[in-house]
Amino acid sequence: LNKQSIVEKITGARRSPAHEHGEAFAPSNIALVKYWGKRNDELNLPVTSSLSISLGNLGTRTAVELIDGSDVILLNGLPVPSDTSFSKRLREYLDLFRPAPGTGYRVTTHNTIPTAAGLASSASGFAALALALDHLHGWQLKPRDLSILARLGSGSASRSVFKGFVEWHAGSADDGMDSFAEPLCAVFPDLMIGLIKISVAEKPVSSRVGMKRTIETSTLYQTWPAQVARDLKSIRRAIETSDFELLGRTAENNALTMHATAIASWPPTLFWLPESVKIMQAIWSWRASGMPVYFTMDAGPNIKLIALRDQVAALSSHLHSIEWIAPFT
Ligand code: 2P0
Repeated sequence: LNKQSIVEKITGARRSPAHEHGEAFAPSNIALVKYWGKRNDELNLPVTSSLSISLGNLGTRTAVELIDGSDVILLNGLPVPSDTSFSKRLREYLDLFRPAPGTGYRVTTHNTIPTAAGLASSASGFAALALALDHLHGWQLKPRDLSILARLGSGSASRSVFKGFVEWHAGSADDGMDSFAEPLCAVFPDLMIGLIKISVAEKPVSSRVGMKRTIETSTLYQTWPAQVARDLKSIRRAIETSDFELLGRTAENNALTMHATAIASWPPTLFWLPESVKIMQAIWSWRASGMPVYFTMDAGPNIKLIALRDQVAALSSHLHSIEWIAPFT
């Protein structure tokens, strides 16, 4: 089983472009219960399910068209040199879909994520590309198949196909046809996400490498699947009952546990910087003084606040340069 066989299973023989141009937008997402560890590296099949919130109109808009010759990739208006790892990863993904050898794609992609907000763009990037390819080729795929195609580019992209709260079901099939994301039909209108940028330098260890190292060497990883199962139940209940405290503390503890498994790997994998710890401690002291605010962190040093709308002004007065996102408005 490889990516190509899954793409063929999903798109069948429908390979001629139905339109001259395909275009789509996909939001970034932040996991409240994290994806950390794969059971299949080739197909990006996760060990556990995960649950995220999509970030409204922050994400990636991508247009694709077919051209003769090799691919042309434009990112935020600038051509991406073909020897970069970004370009290589994109071209390998496009190889899965080419109608004929020698056919290239022109991919024009814009991130609406504030540049350098410290948000990964592979999730929204591959989701927008999968949606745009569906449009170009006229496949008219079901949402779950679009989620699977996005997953083949990057695991977290499976969730960026949808808005609002999204759960990615781990699935158990070898071919991953039951590993797709679905939106939860629930809203949390006052929920706010605050991005605190600590560093936008390229990470010394990617998520991909970090999770592999954790699975292979961290004894703490053994308890991770059980923690995720408990946290998923808690987050689902928190969403259903609009219980902000339960949502916040479950998400924060899940993120810290994910980081603990990585710290316990070898070589050690610590994504934090001194400034990250300073802000965590500030958040804990704000909470101790009665302010309902929590945080989550991904495979990097930046912090994402989880807060309520009526606390935004107070939080911004404590800490300048928080970039606020209202996922439900
Ligand atoms: C998440 N992360 O659930 C977790 C939490 C980072 C920490 O999904 O190898 O870029 O492309 O499947 O999706 C980042 O991992 O990894 C990620 P690949 P991806 O958001």
